[in-house]
Amino acid sequence: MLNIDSKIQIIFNEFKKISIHISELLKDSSNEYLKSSNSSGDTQLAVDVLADTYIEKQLLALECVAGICSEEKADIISKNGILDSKDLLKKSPLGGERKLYIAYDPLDGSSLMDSNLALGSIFGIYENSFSAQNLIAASYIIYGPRTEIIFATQNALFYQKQTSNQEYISLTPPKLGKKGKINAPGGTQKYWSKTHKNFIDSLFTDGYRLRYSGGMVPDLHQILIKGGGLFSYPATEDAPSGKLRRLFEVFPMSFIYEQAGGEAIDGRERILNLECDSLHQSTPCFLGSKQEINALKQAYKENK
Ligand code: AFP
Repeated sequence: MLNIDSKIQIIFNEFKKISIHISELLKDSSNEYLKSSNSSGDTQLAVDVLADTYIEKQLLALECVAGICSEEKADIISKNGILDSKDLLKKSPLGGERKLYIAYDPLDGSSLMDSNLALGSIFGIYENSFSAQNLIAASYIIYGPRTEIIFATQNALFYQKQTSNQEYISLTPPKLGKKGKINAPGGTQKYWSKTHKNFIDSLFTDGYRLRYSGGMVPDLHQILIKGGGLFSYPATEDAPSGKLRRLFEVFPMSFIYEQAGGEAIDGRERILNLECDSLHQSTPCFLGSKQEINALKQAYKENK
């Protein structure tokens, strides 16, 4: 019987195989939109569905994976069919059977395909349930000039890049400084609250540089690699619960940011203390260096 670390290593190795296939898929894919939309109502590109179908097949073929759920699909799927999400969203004690479930966004930022900007895949590995407290590992793949992967467990962060012969070599894992200089403000500015607008403007007054592509993975990866700053996707008039999805995007990226020495909140609460009432629930999110997160907490508290 494999121990949990060996199972996580098997899944990590599968993510690297997946990255090789998807980076090739992106080279040959069109920017064609389908008539369908996903469970969050986002219109789908053909490549979204191709990536999702491939990842589902690869992950469900792993003996150690009990079930998966995708940003592109409505339900939790196991090798034997659909699982009941009501039970699987509840917090559940770690240990015992130690069943592993994976929530993933197969191709995050796919609307950037036509402008040939970097995209990503995001994965969260959950033990026994899809609650944030049951998140035990997280990973993202960034498809840029190079394909690279970040993988976080509860006590380590790994950073690897794909070489020209499709091997992976390890790089020094990135670390978030206490304070950075990058400001990545998401959401439609005309729908920001006054508090949020004043806070974002204060960072620019302090000399922060605007770096925002509209791709969560490259935007967060840039802050991580350049040592710090703030990524924000707040509650807005047009998206009062924020846009980014808890299970597939925000929980895994928050797990990685905490492992890299940063913090992630929803404006007040630590992201990884949040619960999920439904699979595709979103949340406002702020991920970054400790100083920026504390300053944001203060600004939001003063103007509650
Ligand atoms: P797409 O997957 O539709 O391109 O959306 C990307 C995304 O979910 C996330 O990657 C970005 O951080 C966020 O949306 C950007 O949203 P805005 O375009 O509203 O800033």
